[in-house]
Amino acid sequence: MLVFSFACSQESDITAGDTGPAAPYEPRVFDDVNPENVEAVLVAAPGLPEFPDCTGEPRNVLVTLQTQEYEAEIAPGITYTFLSFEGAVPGPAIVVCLGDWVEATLKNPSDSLHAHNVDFHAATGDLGGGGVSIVAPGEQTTFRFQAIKEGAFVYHCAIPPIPMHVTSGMYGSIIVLPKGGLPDVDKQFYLMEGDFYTEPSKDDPSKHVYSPTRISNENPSFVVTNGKVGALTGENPLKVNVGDKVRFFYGQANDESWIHIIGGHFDLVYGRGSFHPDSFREYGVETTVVAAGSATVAEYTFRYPGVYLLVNHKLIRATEKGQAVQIIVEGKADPNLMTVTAPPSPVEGVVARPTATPVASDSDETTSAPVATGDDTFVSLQDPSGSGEYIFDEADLTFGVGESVNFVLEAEGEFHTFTVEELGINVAVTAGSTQELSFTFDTAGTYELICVPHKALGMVGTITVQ
Ligand SMILES: [Cu+2]
Repeated sequence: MLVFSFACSQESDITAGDTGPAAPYEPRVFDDVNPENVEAVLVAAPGLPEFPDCTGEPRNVLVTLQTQEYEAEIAPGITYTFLSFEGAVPGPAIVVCLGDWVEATLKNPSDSLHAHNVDFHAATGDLGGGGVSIVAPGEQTTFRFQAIKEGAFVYHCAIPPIPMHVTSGMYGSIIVLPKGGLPDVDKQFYLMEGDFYTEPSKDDPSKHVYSPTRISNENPSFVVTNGKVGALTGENPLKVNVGDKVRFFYGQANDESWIHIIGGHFDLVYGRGSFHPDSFREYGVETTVVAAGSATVAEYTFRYPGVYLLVNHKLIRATEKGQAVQIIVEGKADPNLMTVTAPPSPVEGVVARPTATPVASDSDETTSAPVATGDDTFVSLQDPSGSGEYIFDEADLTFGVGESVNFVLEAEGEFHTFTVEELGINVAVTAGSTQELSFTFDTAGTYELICVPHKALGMVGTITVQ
């Protein structure tokens, strides 16, 4: 039997001549190399330090990471107590060369409530450093590892309960460049998506705290890129020019992400963020996956101006939970790539649907449904293809109790909604069209106005009835 199976395995050896992938980097001996000490340059996301050329002998890169627990805004009007490296989410990107040693010092200030450590996915052994870097409040420790795999990696805290530390912000990326570095690009950005599991605290609903219930239900309250809702939208978009070749480093410490540029494609993706010469590459893909606990590296040359969105195409996370990233691209439009050949106009030969019917003001049977008698109230539903930001104009409306209002709702270049859930108002307005709605306000109060697809991008307002 043994002889037979041996014969079979020889016959099935059809890969003869395939030498397999290039050999992995062989670790060097620290004392033989006697590497030069180099301080890592740490830059706040979405920035990255200047990349080394990685042509010389391996170096010993000194990195100090201080843990910090701090309260900050996670969404407009809501704060959360983040756990972090270096007081930022994500922690700074650490950029080294294949073969470099990384000598990491982890400091945990005495005012911390928790012990912390760091697990570098670029490291080999001892839980990526997690086993040798546990520091109680008031302690620090230093360890050294050799970076023997090239690619973009995640680092994170791994102190139980690990999901609490990771999903509260204790993550960052370590980028191990290949020998000779990466080809030049015009701009590079460092992004990390994070899912946050929070609930309002008992004393103050604007202060959110960690929610074990949401964790066990895997139901994040926020999914954001670079630490908070709106970190990279509105006032803070990424900015590039037409013709720029842009490289994105996109990490995810806890969950998967399926990233997509609305209006573009990735020209090149280093599969799973690996720079190994025999790792797979993707070319011209619409969406690529960032596996949970990994970083990916994707490049795109922007060819047409306008506002782009880099989204997790599990779109609820982008539009409802805060993840979307805006990219403003400036430059000249090429009509060969995109042009309007017939702007929106009424559909020919089709009778328009009636506008929304008035809603009864109360249960008084003797009163017929009220008819709008007040003036028209115009609300413009604006978007990037028009004004550059997602807004209601006006966003804050005030009416009197009993007032009947005829809303004239006009959407710019995209589909929007005029939604007031508490009042049962939900009017869809397609791009470039106008809808009318008559409504009588009969109960005093302040009601939230939202555009359902663009709420997370700040398209919100209020209707006050007094
Ligand atoms: Cu921690």
